[in-house]
Order: sequence, then C-alpha cells, then structure tokens
Amino acid sequence: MKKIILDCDPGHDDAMAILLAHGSPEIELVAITTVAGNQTLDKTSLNARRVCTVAGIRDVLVAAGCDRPLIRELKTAAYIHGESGLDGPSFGEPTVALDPRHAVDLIIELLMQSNGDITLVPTGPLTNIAMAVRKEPRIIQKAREIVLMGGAYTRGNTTPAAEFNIYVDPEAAAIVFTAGWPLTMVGLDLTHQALATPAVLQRIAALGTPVSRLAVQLMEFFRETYRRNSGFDSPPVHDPCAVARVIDPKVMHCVDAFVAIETHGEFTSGMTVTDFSGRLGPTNAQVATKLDVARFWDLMVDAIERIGAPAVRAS
Ligand code: PIR
Ligand code: CA
Repeated sequence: MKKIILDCDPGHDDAMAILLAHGSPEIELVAITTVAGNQTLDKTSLNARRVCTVAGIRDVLVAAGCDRPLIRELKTAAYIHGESGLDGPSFGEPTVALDPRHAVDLIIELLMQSNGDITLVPTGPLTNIAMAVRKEPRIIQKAREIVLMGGAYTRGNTTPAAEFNIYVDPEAAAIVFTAGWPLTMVGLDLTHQALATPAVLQRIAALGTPVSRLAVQLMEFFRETYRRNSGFDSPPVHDPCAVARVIDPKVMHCVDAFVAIETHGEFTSGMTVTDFSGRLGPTNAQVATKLDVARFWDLMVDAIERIGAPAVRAS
C-alpha cells in the first residue's frame, strides 16, 4: 500500500481523484488537504467534505490550507467548475468534519512523523506544498516523491502558454520544482488523453450506486462547461491521472526532463518550460507523455465499484 496526501481544490476532477484514491486497494489515503484554486478555500474545503460524505470516507484527515497564492491575487475557474466549485450534483449537509490544523502544518507533521513512505499528490495550485517546504525544508527528504497534476509541455489551458494550477501560483510552483525531490509532472499533454466519453460514463452509471451517480453528474456538468469553454466533445479528467500514476506507474509513460517555471514572462507567466535535451539544466522531473487510456479507466471504474461494495462500507 502506498500512502498519499492528496492536496486538492475540488473541483470536478479533484473529486474524481478523491474517489480513485479512496477506492483503490494500492493506496492508503492519509489526508486530503485543500487549497484555493478552482474556487475559494471555503468552497474547495466544503466540497472535499461533501465528496467524503457521499463516498463514506470517514477515516481520512481533511484539513484546509492557504486561501490565496503566495504573492498574486487568487484567480478561480468558476467558468469550468461553477459558483460552488462543484456545480451539478446536489449535496446534503456534509457529515465529515475539518481537522482543526492548517493543511501546511498537517502536511509537515505527517511527513516528519513518517518513515519516508508518504507520496504527495497535489492536484491544485502548489501554495500549500511551497509553504510547507519553506516552513520545514526537511520534508523534502522525508517525502517519498511528489506526483502532481499541473503544467504541460505543448499547450496551456488558461493562457496559450500556461496550465491553470501553475498559472495561479507560479512562485509556489517554482519552489516545488526546484526543491530537489523526485517529482513527476502529470500535465495537460497527458491528461487530455483521459477523456470522460459517453462510453466511459455509461460504464460508471451501470454501477448504480450513490457514488457512481455522483461521478456521472460531476462529469456531465464538466462536459457542458468544457464544451462551452474549450470546444472539447468530452472533458479531460485531469486530477485522477496523478493518482493513477501512483497506483500503477505503468499506466503512463514518462520522460526525464528539466522543467523551469516561468514567473516573469509577459505572455508566458506560469508556463512549465520543458527541456528534454539537457540544454537548460539537469533533470528535475519525470514528465508524463502517453497514457494507457483503457488501463486508466479500468482503475477509475474499479475504484468506484469498490467504494460501492457493501463489504467495504461495513468495514
Ligand atoms: C481544469 C482546471 C482549471 C481550469 C480549467 N479550464 C480546467 C483545474 C483542474 O481541477 C485540474 O487540477 C487543473 N486545474 C487543470 O488545469
Ligand atoms: Ca484540481
């Protein structure tokens, strides 16, 4: 079992990442920490608790972190995720409580008390992780590795050059990418292969559980906003790709590269400048290039099925 801390900003695809982590026997989800990104921190934190409530996630710490980027003003993605950050399904009152600790302190505590077996999986802006690195630099040695959704080497989705998670807090990303830990960048080049097609949604719907209904409603809302905003027929489900890489590294191909974060460009702020040829510097990242699409969706469908299984709920 691989232990992970999922640092997220739910977010439709963050919600799918929570479900994949919780429903996969290869993963022990130690904590869900939240950050401002897709929506404000109060909303992403409420959404994490909502997803946990529907999925019956009760033994996982949930803690709220930073409510804005290190230096810049927060820019949200309400145009994709809606006013609530998780528009589409309707939720009752969440029954899962927030831990009183700040996510940055919780991340530090969990890593420092560990024997080096915890993987960080950030799927939002990297503010919490950068703050944790600055407050307790020994976490760099303690973390087993960091596998993040963010960046891209061929495209942007927020500007022509920049992916949203890096664009929102490039200074934080610069800290994380230069920290010196084993880092995997699962960027848009990879996640745009993970499309929630009608066939995939049919498989999930056929499971017929509350969690499968939640997943389908989330993906149907995501489909509409993605169609309107980006001209996709089926929406790319970014964040669970990072979790899938931890579950089974063979689910995607990665290539070593030097990745620098652009923080000053007039048109390119937040760009992950990726050098596969060693001109700019030594390798600091494994960069995801090619997804085993069938294997990815099998992992996702199996996880949702497992969450719905009575044996899991009873335990
Ligand atoms: C997705 C996101 C933000 C903006 C758009 N247009 C689409 C969120 C997702 O939650 C994911 O983590 C990452 N940011 C993809 O850029
Ligand atoms: Ca996200």
